[in-house]
Amino acid sequence: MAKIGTDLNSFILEEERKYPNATGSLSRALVAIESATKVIASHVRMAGLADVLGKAGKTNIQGEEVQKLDELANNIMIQYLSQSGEFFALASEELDEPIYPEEGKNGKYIIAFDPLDGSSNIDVNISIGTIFSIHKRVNSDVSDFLQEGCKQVAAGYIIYGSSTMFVLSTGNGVNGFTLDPAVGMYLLSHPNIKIPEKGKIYSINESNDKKWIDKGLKEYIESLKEEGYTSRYIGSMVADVHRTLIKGGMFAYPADSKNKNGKLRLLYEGSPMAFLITQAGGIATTGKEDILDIKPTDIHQRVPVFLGGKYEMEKLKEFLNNG
Ligand code: AFP
Repeated sequence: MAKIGTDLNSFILEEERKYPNATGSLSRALVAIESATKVIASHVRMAGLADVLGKAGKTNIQGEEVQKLDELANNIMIQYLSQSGEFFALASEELDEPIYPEEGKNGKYIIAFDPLDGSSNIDVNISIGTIFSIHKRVNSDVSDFLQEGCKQVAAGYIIYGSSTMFVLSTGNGVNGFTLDPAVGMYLLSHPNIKIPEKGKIYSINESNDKKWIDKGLKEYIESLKEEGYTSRYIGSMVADVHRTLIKGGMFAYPADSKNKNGKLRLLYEGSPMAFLITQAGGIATTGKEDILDIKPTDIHQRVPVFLGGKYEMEKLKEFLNNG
């Protein structure tokens, strides 16, 4: 087990040594994400002083207003991921279609990412983040993005909160690395993260409860309240999931009469978070099936998301089955 304070680069190389046939490609790919997110973190930290707050004056394929920092973060990710030469294709929340960087012609991987999740919270200084999901290149076309979540080779997020933390899984558990701005390195601060079996917090946008489609969901939330659970909802998935991973409980964005398949995107929100929560001993479901078993049909498709500790998710299944 890596020691507290181990820097992310050394940790990645240590992980690589566990695979005698490893070529170093995945390590270089992860280091590119590490570098890109350090640059994004510096812009986020200075956001109030630099002219990066507010809207960019355009709408993305989700129909959302693009924030200036969204666009900046997207460009930084594309630059560093392309330069690495490890990614044959990139898909982003801010790009209608995937792009195929010249440098990645021989790349072994593809990546889907949300460059800045929770961007409607940027101007009010609330935690935001970057989320990514890496799969192997198979057919060398867009169908490579339509692989199940259980086939991810790595997934993670970077939360730009009271500190900046890189939370990563390559399929051997989940580890958290805090950015030390003084040395410019992500250092291991949260080794082998395990989500508590049972928590005390539920996290869901209750203002939508009259529109929820799942029968039994309202009763489920009421039963958690009766058990003394408290409510926390930030509106940035990265921040709400990070708290759930560390403290336990549950987070959800269910389907409702407005968002028939929920609001969150499968490839670069639902699937990578499901991979991390499952690697940490939790459960991630649509309410009907495991999110990691879904075979995507569209790169921007949405999915209902329920994730959390074993107790909360087993209890949810009971309520939704009896709803
Ligand atoms: P933005 O990136 O547009 O802020 O959306 C954030 C998000 O995709 C996810 O991070 C939140 O969990 C969810 O939307 C919040 O949605 P509501 O504002 O409808 O609760």
